[in-house]
Amino acid sequence: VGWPGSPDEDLAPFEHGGLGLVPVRLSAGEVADYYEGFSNATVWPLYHDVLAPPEYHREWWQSYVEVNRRFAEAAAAVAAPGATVWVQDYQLQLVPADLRRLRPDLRIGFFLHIPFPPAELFARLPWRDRVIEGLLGADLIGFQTVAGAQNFTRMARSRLGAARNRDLLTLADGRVVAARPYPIAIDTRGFQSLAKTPAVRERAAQVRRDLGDPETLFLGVDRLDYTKGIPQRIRAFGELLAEGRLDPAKVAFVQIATPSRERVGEYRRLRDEMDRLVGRINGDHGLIGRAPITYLHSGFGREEMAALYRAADVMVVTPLRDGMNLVAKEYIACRLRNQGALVLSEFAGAAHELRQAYLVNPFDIDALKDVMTQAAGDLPRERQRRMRSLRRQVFEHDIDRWAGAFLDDLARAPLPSLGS
Ligand code: GDG
Repeated sequence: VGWPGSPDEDLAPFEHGGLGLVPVRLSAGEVADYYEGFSNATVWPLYHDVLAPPEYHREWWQSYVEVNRRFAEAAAAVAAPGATVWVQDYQLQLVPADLRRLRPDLRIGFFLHIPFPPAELFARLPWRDRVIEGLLGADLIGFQTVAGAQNFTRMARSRLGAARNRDLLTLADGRVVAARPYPIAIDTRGFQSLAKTPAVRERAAQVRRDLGDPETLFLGVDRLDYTKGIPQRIRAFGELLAEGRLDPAKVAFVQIATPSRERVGEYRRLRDEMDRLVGRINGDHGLIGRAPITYLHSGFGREEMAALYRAADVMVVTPLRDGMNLVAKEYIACRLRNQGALVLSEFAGAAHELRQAYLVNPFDIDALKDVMTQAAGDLPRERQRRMRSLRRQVFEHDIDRWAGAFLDDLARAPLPSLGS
């Protein structure tokens, strides 16, 4: 059950790849108020540490309430008796409670892909109690990190008086809801197989040739989003060139910035900032036929992504806040011979698992510069030691294990406590 992605589209349910799809219609006004507004200009910045100022508008909230109800009705209409429904992400936080009212027979799970913020921030939301009530309609609520789960259980206790025993919440009506971390993962083997194909190997070599065979190729891959720390990392790279710590004749930085939410004001501002920043650094340090930064504001296919991951010596993943960050895990999956280095923000959920990455505080430009040069300059033996351990982690904890863990727990709801 989902939105097809363009406004005012009336689509009948259909089958694709053996899956039944049920489209939910959104009007142009709802896309503006519910999706670009409340979801992406209120919840997204609020849950990401207020990296941009969230806007609070009652008409956006009203639209969020209505659209959430529509999704719940659509799910209620197609779910078999006693079925399991797994609701995904911050755009649908009211669906669990709406759905339970319509269909008390269902087993309902919810997974939040972005951080759940600390109480000091969440408490600003004018509709905070409604959101917590919405989520508590689920039997099991999954978060990316331990901190996210704890932030939520604290809020549920202090705002709604839920009784808390470790990761279990007992509500006034006696129903028990579990709130737990399930760090999301990737199809590690699928990515590795793709990276191994001759087409991807050849394309990776071609990319390096096209860039003038740099000694060190740095890579960033992100949606163009202010949470991803893209200007900070590019500024750090520019300073390293200006100070002569990196030689523009020997290094290259490829930054893919996939277009995202372009009708939201903060995203337009970020795009302008990036255009200026990259233009200035390339203007200052470029050579004929050789710009140090290749900045691409476009999306690419999976094969091209795998080729870039294969080609890059240093992957720079430095979000200011990120629920998990899958790009970091995809890079690791594509490092077939344990070479390459991952620079990773302490504030990505992935940092809790990927302890052998080159971890960094992305707000600290000097630290970013030091870690980027360290990752580029460390002995191959040291980089391999780290990469081996990172690969063990992402191969053992893949997407099947993630989904299996959540669904197994949901099948056993109401759950016993896991302990602290
Ligand atoms: C949210 C949370 C959490 C990107 N550009 C292209 C492309 N991508 C793919 C990447 C990766 C995915 O999109 C991005 O995932 P991330 O995890 O890096 O970031 P968000 O989009 O912010 O995702 C995040 C995630 O949900 C999952 O729970 O990890 O914290 O914010 O898979 O490869 N794929 C293709 N072309 C592109 O141009 N094919």
